[in-house]
Amino acid sequence: VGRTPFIAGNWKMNLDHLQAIAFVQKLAWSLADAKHDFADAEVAVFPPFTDLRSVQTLVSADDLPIGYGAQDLSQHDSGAYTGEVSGAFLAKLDCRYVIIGHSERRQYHGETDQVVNAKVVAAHRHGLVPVLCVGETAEDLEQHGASAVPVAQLRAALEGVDVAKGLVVAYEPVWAIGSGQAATPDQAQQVAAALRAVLAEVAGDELAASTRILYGGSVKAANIASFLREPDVDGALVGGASLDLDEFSSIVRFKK
Ligand code: G2H
Repeated sequence: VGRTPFIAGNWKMNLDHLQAIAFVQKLAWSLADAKHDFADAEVAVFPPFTDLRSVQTLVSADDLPIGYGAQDLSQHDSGAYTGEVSGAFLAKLDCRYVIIGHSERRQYHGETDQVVNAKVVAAHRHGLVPVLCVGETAEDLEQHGASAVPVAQLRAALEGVDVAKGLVVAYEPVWAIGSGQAATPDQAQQVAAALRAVLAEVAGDELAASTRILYGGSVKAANIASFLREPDVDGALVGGASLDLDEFSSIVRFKK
């Protein structure tokens, strides 16, 4: 269907701006040395807000083939929202992507499906592509199976959204995040297929077929190929392993 695999590194609250530029420069060198073909896998990093300006400066000065984006944004565009960062500011930093609805935002910052939906709409207002995270907790898995909660979260997040404005979906089972216990490729495939069916319902077959669905949760160099072999899994959102240059570079250069 022509979906370029996408490897996204979610740094979470790690690496200051000097570490960020060193990491991105070394990653670019490592991929150049390995003659990485970006048609085989697109790569992007998601640093903390405070690193984005440095990453933008480096990427634009050296014309590096590495994308970047923020880990969150405000649902508002400007105003009295202390501590928030708007999509307008991210667009000025030339971010292409923004992660929305990561389970850590839902869990620790009270983000509801409604807030996640408003953030997707806000990202689109500023030309940003949401990397929309959905996933079930261990309890959800036990009570409802793997697909029910991610499917409901996706539907809610896409309420009134024009998917043609750009979307990446990341399926991240909460129990697999940072736990070292990844989902099986088969489970990731089953949920990814269910999510693609929702996309088809909401946005039509063509957009469903061209939208990338990532798996996230304890992805590493040793398991990436097994996920990418699944027909509906188009890449990975990588947390812990995205902070280790050699490991992340190997993930990007996965061989099926
Ligand atoms: C899931 C993932 C990155 P990790 O949060 O979004 O983290 O790879 O450390 O499980």
